[in-house]
Amino acid sequence: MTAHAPRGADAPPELVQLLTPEGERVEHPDYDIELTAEEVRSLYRDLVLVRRIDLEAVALQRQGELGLWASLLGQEAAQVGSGRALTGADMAFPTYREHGVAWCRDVDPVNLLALFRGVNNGGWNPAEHNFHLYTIVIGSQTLHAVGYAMGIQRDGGDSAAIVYFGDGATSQGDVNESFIWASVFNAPVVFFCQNNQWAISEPLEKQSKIPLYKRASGFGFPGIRVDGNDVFACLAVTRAALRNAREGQGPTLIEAFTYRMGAHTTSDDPTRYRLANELEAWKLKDPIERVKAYLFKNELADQEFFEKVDAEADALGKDVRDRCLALPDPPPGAIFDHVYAGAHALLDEEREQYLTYLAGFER
Ligand SMILES: Cc1ncc(C[n+]2csc(CCOP(=O)(O)OP(=O)(O)O)c2C)c(N)n1
Ligand SMILES: [Mg+2]
Repeated sequence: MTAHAPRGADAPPELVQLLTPEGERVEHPDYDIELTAEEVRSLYRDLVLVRRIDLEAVALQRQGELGLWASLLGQEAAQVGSGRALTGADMAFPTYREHGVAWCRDVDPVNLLALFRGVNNGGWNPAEHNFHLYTIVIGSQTLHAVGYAMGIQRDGGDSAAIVYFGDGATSQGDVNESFIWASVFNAPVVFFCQNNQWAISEPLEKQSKIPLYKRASGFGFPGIRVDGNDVFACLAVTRAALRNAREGQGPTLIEAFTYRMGAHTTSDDPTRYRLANELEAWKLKDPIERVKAYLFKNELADQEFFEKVDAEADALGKDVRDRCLALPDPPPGAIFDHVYAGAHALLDEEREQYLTYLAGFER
């Protein structure tokens, strides 16, 4: 047995699955879900469009148009499934990779590119989309989400918060602290961990000796592992966890078992630390192919439908590219805006100094 043996594609299938990699629908006693043909086609469309946005962003970075990009390749089902489980009133707290959730929250993808182009800090209004700004500091958004959920509780609201984080983040103090707070205050929050098997170059076995979802029991709330490449299962499990949270049953940890098919970010070269056969094994579990196979086999979509989605993806890709390239550079002083909600004397002074410094270069 190699050090990597229990991970990834060879890991025991101790998870909720409703759609096999071959596109076969399977029953589950606790998490079955009824989806109309229209709903399945709509999920398929989401998956394809989100993958296209990601592909364009990687290409734009390679062409020097973005400083960096964190690809979601392989994680589309986890993000679209959980994202589509949210109601408009629920609040989502992402990391830096949740482009698929952003899509489900109607955030313009060009805003995501703008952030990675360095021309704004995200640009969308979190309150308008119920989608918080991206958080790069690993795990800190779990505390924000629990605080938000406790606020919902104190306001007597009936929505829930969901927070996204990675397998590596589970080793952070913030995440463990947020588990404790959520548990003892019974906060209406869903912890959605995308276990994509890697934290940059650190494999999962460097984070945990037990499956991540089992961590929840030590904190006193339920944990469940779902096939993160199965959009049906991710939707069903997240829907149930959100419902439980809204009904006052407290938090749930969902471990979406998936795989980061690309590099950690465009600055990373995964061939330095992982073997090609691991990726090949996961390609067979592709989240999009299985929905396509299901639609085909059950005659829920015809060739025309697939061609239409592809054409829509082409048009979206072009639109995203064009609008990204047209993004204006911000005025240099804008970096001082929005640091605090109101004016701040020290920042005003620093802005002044910086603008004076820059003016010194003008003839
Ligand atoms: C507090 C903190 N420590 C370290 C980093 C550097 N860092 C950026 S991403 C990352 C790995 C995160 O892995 P994981 O939680 O599995 O998420 P993934 O990137 O796989 O989605 C690290 C260590 C950081 N951004 N914040
Ligand atoms: Mg990870």
